[in-house]
Amino acid sequence: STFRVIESCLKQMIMSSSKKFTIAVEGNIGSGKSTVLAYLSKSSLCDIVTEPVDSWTNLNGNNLLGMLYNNPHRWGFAFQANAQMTLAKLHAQQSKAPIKVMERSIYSTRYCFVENLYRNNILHNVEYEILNDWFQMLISNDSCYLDLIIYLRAKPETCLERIKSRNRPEEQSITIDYLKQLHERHEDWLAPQIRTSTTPVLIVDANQTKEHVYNTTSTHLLTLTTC
Ligand code: TTP
Repeated sequence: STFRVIESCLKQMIMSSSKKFTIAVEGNIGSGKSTVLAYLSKSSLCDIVTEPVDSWTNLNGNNLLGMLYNNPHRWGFAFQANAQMTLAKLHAQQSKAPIKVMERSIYSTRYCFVENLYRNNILHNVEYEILNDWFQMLISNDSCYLDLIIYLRAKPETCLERIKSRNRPEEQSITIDYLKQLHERHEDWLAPQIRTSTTPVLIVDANQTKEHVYNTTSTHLLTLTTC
């Protein structure tokens, strides 16, 4: 089963005590990353690093996330440059616990969001080149290394329902088409057979009811990390 992957990775980590282990939880907007992280935070073996959405909605008093959704052509580059940098800083943050669990990573800013804005001609190819150059520079640092990606794979329709029910003001304009595109970017990057990622990927079916998915995932992971 897919959990064997994480099991063997964790065993490896525990056996070589000096090695810290870094996991990124990835998946479409609304796939349930924050909820899974909230559950994992119960394990004393995990240090949780949440995504800095709050800093994106209040950057020196500016709501950069809202600006992005209102005018992606104007703010796409600035938003992505900032997202990339904030995530690179979180990669560099040392964890005290043996397992560091991150919500997203610098890789999804590049392979999902930047890629998608570029393919929709929202980012100019000069902007795309600049972001890519910075990305390559940032990931050349060892701190951006990931041992495992947990991919919460959910249908775009499921994600849209969850986005509507949480009702984040900036995300009112998110459409099913946008979520389908982002789903494809995640699939290109992480799905078996076609994946471009070289990091091991644990795929979790995140289509079931929220509670069921999160309980199942976290129970598996908590059992593994506390045994
Ligand atoms: P997500 O990173 O998908 O976080 P979430 O809170 O929606 O996740 P979940 O529901 O699974 O817990 O997105 C947060 C917001 O930031 C969302 O509106 C998309 C936006 N975003 C970008 O536009 N570009 C980026 O590079 C990233 C990382 C996020």
